[in-house]
Formats: sequence, C-alpha cells, structure tokens
Amino acid sequence: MTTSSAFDVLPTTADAQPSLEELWMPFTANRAFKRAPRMLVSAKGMYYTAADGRQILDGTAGLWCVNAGHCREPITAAIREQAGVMDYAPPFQMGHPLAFELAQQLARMLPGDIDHVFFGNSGSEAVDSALKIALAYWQSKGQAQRVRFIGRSRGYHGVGFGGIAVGGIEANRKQFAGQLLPAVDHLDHTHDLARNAYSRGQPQHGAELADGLEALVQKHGADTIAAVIIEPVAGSTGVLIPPVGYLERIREICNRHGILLIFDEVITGFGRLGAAFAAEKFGVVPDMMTVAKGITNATVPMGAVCVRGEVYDAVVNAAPGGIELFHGYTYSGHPLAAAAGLATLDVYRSEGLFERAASLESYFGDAVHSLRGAPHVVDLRNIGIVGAIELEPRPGAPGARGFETFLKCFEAGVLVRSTADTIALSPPLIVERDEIDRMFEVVGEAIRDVA
Ligand code: PXG
Ligand code: PLP
Repeated sequence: MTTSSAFDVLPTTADAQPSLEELWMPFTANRAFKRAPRMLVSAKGMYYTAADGRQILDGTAGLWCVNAGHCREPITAAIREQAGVMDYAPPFQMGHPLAFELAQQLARMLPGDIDHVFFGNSGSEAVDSALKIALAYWQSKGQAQRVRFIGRSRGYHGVGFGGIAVGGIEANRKQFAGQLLPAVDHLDHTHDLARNAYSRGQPQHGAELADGLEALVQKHGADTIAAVIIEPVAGSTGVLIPPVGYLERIREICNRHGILLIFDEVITGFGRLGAAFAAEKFGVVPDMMTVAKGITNATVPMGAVCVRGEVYDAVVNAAPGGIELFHGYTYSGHPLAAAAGLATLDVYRSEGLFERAASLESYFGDAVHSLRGAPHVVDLRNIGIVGAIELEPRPGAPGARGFETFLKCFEAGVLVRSTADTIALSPPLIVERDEIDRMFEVVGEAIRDVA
C-alpha cells in the first residue's frame, strides 16, 4: 500500500510562484484579476510594496482600517510577544487578562454610558451580534414582540445574514434570495446631489429625512421595532455624510419610542473622523455601537459590540442563572487580537492620532475640493480624513469610470478605493501634507486621463 500525504503537492522552494486559480477571492472580479493581478507583498508606514517592487502610497488605509499606518513596531512587537506567551485561550467559561483589559480601556474611551464590550472577529460578526443582542434585550424586558429592524438604503453592515438584511445594497442580497430576517425596513439614504453637492463637512439639507423613521413607527407600531441601525457616515457606498441635524433627529425619535439605536462605527471608529468615534464627532450617543477594523489597526482580525450598561444589565440580570447570552465565537477576544488592540490604543493615544486627524481635516478637505471642475466630477465631499470624488457614470457603463480611475491611480503608485463611480480616499492618520498633495494630484491626473 502506498501512502500519500496531503502536503506532497506544496511547492518546495520559497520563491515558487503560487497558482492564482484555487483562491476564490472575496468581492473581486476573479477572472479579470487573475488575468492581470495586482499583488502587494509588504507594507510600512504610508506605503505598500507591490510584487514588482513599486512603492504604492496607501490612500485608503488598506480597507479603511490601518489607521496608524502599516507594520507599526509597538503593535507588531505586542503580537509577537503574545504569540510566544499564550497563543489561544477558550473564551467560553474561561478568560484571559488581555481581553478584560482591552474591554476596560475601550469602555473608558466609549461615548456616554456605553461601557460593556462583546468581542468577535470582524465587522460582520459585530453587526450580527448587535442584532442578536437587541433581540435578547427585548426578550429580557418582556417585549419579545419587538423583532423588527430598521436599516437604511445604501447602508453597508457586512455580509452576515443579519447584516445583508438590514444593509441597503441590493447587489449584496439578490444572489441569496429568500427570507433573511423576518421583518426589516429601510429608511431613505440622505445623499442628495441636487441640494448638497460640493458640501464641506456635513451637508445643510436633509435632516427631515429622519422623519421617515417616525412614519415607519406609525405604520408598524413602536412596540414591534427592536432597533435602528445606521452608519453615522456611510463608507462603502460612497462616503455619505449625515446632514446637519439628521442624527440628532433619529436619536430623538428612537428616544420617544424606546427604540434601540445602533451606530455601525466599523469605519468611523478610531479616529477616522478626527474624534475617537462618530458619536463624539456628532454629539449623538447611540445605545450600541459596532466597531472593528481600526480596533487592532487591522493587524489581527477583531470586531466588537459596545453597549450601554443598561443593555448588558437587562440581559444578564434577566437570566435565572447560568449562561445569559447564547452567543459567542471560538475566537471572541483572541489573545493576539487583544494584545494588538491594547498596543494599537496605546499608539493612537501616545501619538495623538485622533487629534492629528482633526488638525489635518481642513487641509485634507481643501485637497478634496481642489478637484472641482475636473472632468466628469459631479460632487466632492469630505469629513475628517475621508474624502469622496463622485464621477458622472459613463452612459451605459455605470462603475466603469470609477474602476478605470482606480486602476490608473494604482499604476501611478497610489491606492484609492472605487465604489461605483465614486472614488474614496481615507489614508492612515499618520499621513503627511505632501502625501495628501500627491494623492490628489494622481487622482486628478487619472480622472483627466479616463475618458
Ligand atoms: N459595517 C460597516 C459600516 C463596514 O464598513 C462592515 C460592517 C463589515 O466588516 P467586515 O470586517 O466583516 O468586513 C464594514 C466593512 C469598501 C468596503 O469597499 C468596506 C468594508 C468592507 C469591505 C469593503 O468600502 N467595510
Ligand atoms: N462550525 C462548526 C462545526 C463548529 O464546531 C464551530 C465552532 O465550534 C463553528 C462552525 C463556529 O466557528 P467560530 O466559533 O469560529 O465562529
């Protein structure tokens, strides 16, 4: 009998190029990518190095997540250290100190009376956990009929079944037709080029769109609604900034009807807007927040649901004894992620990166708005260290102009993000002024080149 090992087929030399076929890439045009791959092999500070050796200026902080810049020594050292001390500890009925320490530090930073933290491994897990916690909360309060969720058109809340149900992106749902959650409604989004094009910071018009929530309450009855989930600034669908007064009005309607308000701060958290959280930037405190990405500077996957003490107490105290919440992940509060999170918060704090982002906001905004008048540009918008350049779609080919602009920028050595025909920039918060200049020069040239 011959024995064969499953590992026989692995390449034996370190420099063997892997086949591109076997990996099913996420949210990617697999066939096109594999014909013309864009490969990144290392990263430091503001730059990636591509496989061909080129330096690529990171205009997107990876995927809105590397807020302190790449391969920061204090963070990588903490991960290395922890990997040698304890690789893993079970999170169910067992604990390890770093997860508690990280939760405690986060609780101190979080706005208002949000002071309890439930860990998962991504934004998607945080969102689905938050929806489940909202349902558990209402059951604990004897209001089990509150099962309806309200999301928002053009909202992105990750890719779990809960997240795509409350999310407002049709393309992320339509391949998976069928019942997702039993009852979901969507508010209108607030993007309004006719009234708000070229706004700096928060647009002036649209607070009244929050009244859509009041209409849904009248339609269904407040006592059927568990929670409203919104991104304070929608990132993925093109940087949609809340109009002045909008979030306040959503908060006020939720208060009036006892509905939980969830802010999905997966992108807006950890300094992106020039404050620790969007809740702080806008002065509106939700009942729960989801965070991920910047929590570990994206070094080790981690996400979290952060809740008011009242939410934690209601669920925990309603249980007769034993386990109070039947939910959790093998890797909740993973030791490497917790170590990375603690080191990351330390870098943010010691380098004053949130304040740095705030102090760069107007310079960054000027750079965004310097593209006014460039070909095809129909809107420019900015807040914190986030900017968007919206292009008019090419007739019959929506998204083509945006994607070609992204490709041209990459060829010219700058990583930007395209979503449909909007180009988004969200560099690490360590970005220097000359790097901001270069990003927008390259984007401007790319836009002029793309027909
Ligand atoms: N909520 C929000 C607001 C997000 O932005 C998620 C949840 C999901 O997080 P995970 O870690 O499960 O991906 C996100 C993620 C883009 C883009 O194109 C944005 C995200 C993810 C992928 C692409 O802008 N944000
Ligand atoms: N599937 C199986 C068969 C499992 O045993 C587990 C966890 O034990 C999971 C899925 C969930 O994995 P995770 O806890 O990493 O989300």
